[in-house]
Amino acid sequence: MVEMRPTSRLRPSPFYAAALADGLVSASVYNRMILPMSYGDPEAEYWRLINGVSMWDVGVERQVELKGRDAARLAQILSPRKLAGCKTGQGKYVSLCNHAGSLINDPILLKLDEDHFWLSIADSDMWLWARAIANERKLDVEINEPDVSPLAVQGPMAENVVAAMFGDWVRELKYFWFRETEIDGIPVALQRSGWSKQGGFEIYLRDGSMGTRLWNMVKEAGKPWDIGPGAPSSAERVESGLINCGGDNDESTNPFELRLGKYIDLDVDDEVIGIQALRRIAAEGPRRQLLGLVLEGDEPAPLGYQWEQIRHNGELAGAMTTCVWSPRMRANIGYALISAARNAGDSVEVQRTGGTVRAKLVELPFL
Ligand code: THG
Repeated sequence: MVEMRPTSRLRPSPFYAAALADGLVSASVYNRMILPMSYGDPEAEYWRLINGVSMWDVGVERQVELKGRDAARLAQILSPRKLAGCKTGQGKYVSLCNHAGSLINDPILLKLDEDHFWLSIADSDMWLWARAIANERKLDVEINEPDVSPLAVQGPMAENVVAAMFGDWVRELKYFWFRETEIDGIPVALQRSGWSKQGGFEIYLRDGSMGTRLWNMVKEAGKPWDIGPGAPSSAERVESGLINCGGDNDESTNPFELRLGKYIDLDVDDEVIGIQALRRIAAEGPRRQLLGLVLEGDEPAPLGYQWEQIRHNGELAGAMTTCVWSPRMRANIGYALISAARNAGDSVEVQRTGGTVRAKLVELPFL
C-alpha cells in the first residue's frame, strides 16, 4: 500500500511519536485518526496479549463529551439501554441506533458527573449526530471533543502493571468502572475496560502534550512482566466474540442480530432514538443472526476488506463479515451474518476469492 501521511484530517494520537520510536510498522485509519496496527511480529503480539501484557495506542477511541443541564437526557435519547441506574464513575457498553433501529456505533459511555458524560466511540461521526439530535430536541447541552486519549493495557498481567503504577486500589475496580486521578502530575481517568477478553485497563490521558511521557511510564512499569507494544487484535476479538462496529454490520443491521440484545431495554422512554423500531424488530424476531464459522484449511487466509457470500445447500444464506487465523484454534475462523433460519452445526460454503471453502457454523464465542 502507498504511504499514508498524517494531516489535519488524518490525526495521529499523542502516543504516535512513542509508537514510532518503539518500531510501529503498520497502521490503519479509524475515526479519521491513525490506528497503529503492528510492530512487525503479529504472532508475538498476539501471544503477549494472551499470556502476558500488551500496551496499545487507542487514541482513535475518540470522546464525544456531553455537558450541561440536559446531558443525561441526551445520553439516554441516544442510547436504547436504560441509564437511570448508572452511577458517577461507572461506564456502560451502549448500542447507539438510528431511527430504523440499525446500529450506528457501540461506545462505552462514561458518567463523570450527573451532567457530564463521555461517549468513547467506535468508528463513526457521533459529534454530528449528537449535535443534530440535541438541536432538534432543543436540549441545553454542550457537545465537544475533550483532550482525551485512551492508552490500553491488556492481558492477564495488565492488572499488575497498572497496580504498580497507580496502587493496589485498581485491583478492586469493577468492570467498566473508572476513577479520575493523576500520575506524576499527568491527569488521567483509569478504567477497567478494553477491546479484548483477556482483562485489562484503559488509561485515558487528559493532556495530549504528555503522550510520550505516559507511554514510557507504562513501558517502564511493565518491564517485570515483559510488556510490549501491540494493538487491538482481530484474532483475539473474533475468538472472544466481540463486535467490530462498522465491520460486522451493514447499514441495516440491528443490535439483536449482533448478539447485543442484552444491552437494549425496550421499556425506555419513547423519545429514545430507534426504540419504536427496536420494539417492532423484537416482536417480529430478527431476520439475521451472528454465528461463528470454522473454515476448512490449515493456511492463514484472512478476509480482506469485503464481505464474502455464504451459501447453504446452494442457496445464498448470508455473508462472512470477518475471517482471521486463530493461533489457539489453529484454524481460520470468522463471523457469519446469516439468515435466522440457519443453525449452529450446519455446514455451509463460503465464496472466497480463491474458490469455495467449506465451513461449519458454530455458537459464539469460540473461546
Ligand atoms: N474502549 C474504549 N472505547 C471504545 C472501545 C474500547 N470505543 C470503541 C469500541 N472499543 C467499542 N466497542 C466495544 C465492544 C465491546 C466491548 C467494549 C467495547 C466489551 N464487551 C464485553 C463483551 O461483549 O463481552 C463486555 C460488555 C458488557 O457485558 O457490558 O468489552 O475498547 N474506551
